[in-house]
Amino acid sequence: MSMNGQTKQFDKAAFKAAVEKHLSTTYANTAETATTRSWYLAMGRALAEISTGNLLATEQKLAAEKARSVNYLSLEFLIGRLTGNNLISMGLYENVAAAMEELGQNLTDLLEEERDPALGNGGLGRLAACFMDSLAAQEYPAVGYGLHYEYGLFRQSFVDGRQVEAPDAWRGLEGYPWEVMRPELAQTVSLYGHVEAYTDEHGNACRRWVPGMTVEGVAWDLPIVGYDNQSVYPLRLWECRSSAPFNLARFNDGDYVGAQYPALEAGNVTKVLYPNDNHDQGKALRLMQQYFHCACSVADILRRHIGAGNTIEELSKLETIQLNDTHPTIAIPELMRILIDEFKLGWDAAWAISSKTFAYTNHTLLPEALETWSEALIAQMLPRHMEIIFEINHRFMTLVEKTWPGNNEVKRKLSIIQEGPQRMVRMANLCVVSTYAVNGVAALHSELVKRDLFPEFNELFPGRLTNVTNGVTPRRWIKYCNPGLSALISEKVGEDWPLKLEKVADLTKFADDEAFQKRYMAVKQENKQRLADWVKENMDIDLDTNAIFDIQIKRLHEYKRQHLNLLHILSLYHRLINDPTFDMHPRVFFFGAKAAPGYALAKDIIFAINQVAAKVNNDPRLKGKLKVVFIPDYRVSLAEILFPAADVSEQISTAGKEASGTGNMKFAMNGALTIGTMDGANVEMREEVGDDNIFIFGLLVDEVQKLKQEGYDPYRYYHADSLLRAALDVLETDEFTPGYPGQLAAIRHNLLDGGDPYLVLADFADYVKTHEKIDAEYRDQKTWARKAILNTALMSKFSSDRSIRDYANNIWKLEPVSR
Ligand code: 4GP
Repeated sequence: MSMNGQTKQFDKAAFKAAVEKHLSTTYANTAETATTRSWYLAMGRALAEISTGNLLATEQKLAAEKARSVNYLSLEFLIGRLTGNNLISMGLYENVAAAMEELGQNLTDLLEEERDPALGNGGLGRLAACFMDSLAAQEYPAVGYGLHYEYGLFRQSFVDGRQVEAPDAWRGLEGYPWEVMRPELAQTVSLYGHVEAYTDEHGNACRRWVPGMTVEGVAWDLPIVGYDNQSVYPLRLWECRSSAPFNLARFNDGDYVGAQYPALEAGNVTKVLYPNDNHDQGKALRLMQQYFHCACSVADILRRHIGAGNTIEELSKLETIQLNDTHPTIAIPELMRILIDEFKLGWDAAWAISSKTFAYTNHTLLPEALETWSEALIAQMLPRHMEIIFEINHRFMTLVEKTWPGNNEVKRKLSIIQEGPQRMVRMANLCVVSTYAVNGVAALHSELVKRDLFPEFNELFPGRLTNVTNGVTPRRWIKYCNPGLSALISEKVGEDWPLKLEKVADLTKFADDEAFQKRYMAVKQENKQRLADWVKENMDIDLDTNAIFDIQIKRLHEYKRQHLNLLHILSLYHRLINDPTFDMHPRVFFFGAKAAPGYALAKDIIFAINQVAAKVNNDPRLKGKLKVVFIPDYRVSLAEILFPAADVSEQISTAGKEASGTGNMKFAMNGALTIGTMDGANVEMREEVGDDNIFIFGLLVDEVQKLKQEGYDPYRYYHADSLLRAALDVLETDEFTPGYPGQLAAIRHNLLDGGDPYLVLADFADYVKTHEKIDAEYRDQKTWARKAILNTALMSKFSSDRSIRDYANNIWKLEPVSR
């Protein structure tokens, strides 16, 4: 690493003194009494002093330069542990390891003390974290805005094979060492109340919001450290604290007890992250979370903008706001309200600013994930915002009428307000109407957004709907998590690949070099051993690292089809026991997945996999050829062990359902071969690595749609395929739940009588066949090594640095500013 980073400023003696000072003054410990955890905390605080200084300096520089910035608004940032990653970005890993060694501490042990900040559910939250890393690495001015949840995503354990959830107090008692409170940035947020008309001093008829209560928003900054540069950007997380509700008499017509309730509720606004992935739950407290996040963030953006001496008219020139999914959509009417009611702009002037400020990313086509909020709920909690949404819709409907005169069908479809017994506000429609750019997250997904989700919007606003294919940060997902591979890459292509992933393409030259293949596979072997050791220590299961490590890690969801994977495992089990001619290379199937607490079938699938694992792992008839391991409490820090250890990556969603996927990219970078459908970013990965280096199977999007239109009959596949039948029927027995037949029957029932909504049975045969191909190819280690090397070499498109450059060049029009 060059000396652009923070290495050159490092003074070991001063750093050690800072650690010791925090150990004694912040954590009230002496070197004699301190636990590993106290040392980790003290070290974290000492490091945060460095990053906070750089954060303030970056802020000042950007304000002085009047640099255009992006504001990334997201209800989720699944950042994972910061300490190891920040040490790498700061270029201080070795220095700090040496300093801590002198204090009698081992850095690796200290890093294990950090609890994952799990402030997100899955894909969309982890993407936000990779994007912040890439913004800082490339010095695109940015602020991330999120929520300071007291409890992150629940912790998962298995009791008798079933998922049990426990609260995740990620900050511990002591607080998180990397965060710094910014009391001077606190905001007051209004809720409830009513709107009143008044006449201003110029005789204009105006409207204003008379809130029923207020809450306080406290800012906490986490440092996003630029890799090998001096920039540190804030990830600003808002914590809600209730302030004494005012104007109780007015509120709720003097219903004093009722009036207290919202105050109690408000105190809970940032208590806990909603644990849903790809699913909208529609709870009032969630709307309050969303508005609280938006109100604090928009106010902070305006504070920065106006505070730096800019006029409100210049807002869209200097600031852009990216909405990560529809969760922060209420920021749009919030900005409009401030521009009109507080800055006194007319509608057109306000709209001219607002509609050039916001852009929106869509992350899913699943109907159950598309957010709608009841109009009555919004009107009660945010009455002025509801008026503004009506006005936006009214003007938009005029445009629709002009374009499709008299066509009520299209009006009904496009309207921001969905008619029905309960009128609902469609947040995605509000976004498309009110932003200057809407993007999907992979080429196929963005095409489907245009073709299936928003065809009329695409006609109305040509060019607004676009694509930015997702990416992942190579700093965390190669350099930090796979040191063996990183050293090998550096040796062959030079040290600067973590910022220039295109360079790794030079590895293609060595793909056929047998000596290199051996070293590459030796790294894989070490990584498999590291995972096997973890499994032994934490789950007491013995694994053979010569087996194929086949891994599916992602949220548990029917569309991701962990149950297709399970049926394949059951088919192997069946064949190993019943077919003496059947042989297979030993294989370990790993799963890692949390199910949303209210998602019954997802929880049944977890239970089934665990029950199958319990039997299979101890069945002598299988001669150790088949093992199944469900890693509990899957999270970023475990992902860092799992991705580097994989031989095979499972990306098996029903075509058209996975918007992009990002785990697929992390696996391939680390040299796993993908078995996948033509879905999401798999399609583009195949383009990059070539058809020979990826295992594609299953129905295509159009075939899925056609099959459904023609009337899909899962029983057809059931009757035609004896292996599939055996795999399904065993779920009715007590084979895996001794003494309790039928405990796994819900899955079979869903797939047969429930209509198999995600076409598991239709793709089963091709999936099994493709796995047979994998089994055969793995036995030829040279060919396998070649393919794995090519996967590592040809993933540069999927660096989040490229994604961020696409956003910066094509959407945000943002330039880097170096410190
Ligand atoms: C996820 C998508 O399911 C995944 O395909 C994509 O890679 C990721 O967003 C990032 O774009 N969606 C969600 C969600 O996490 O809650 O809708």
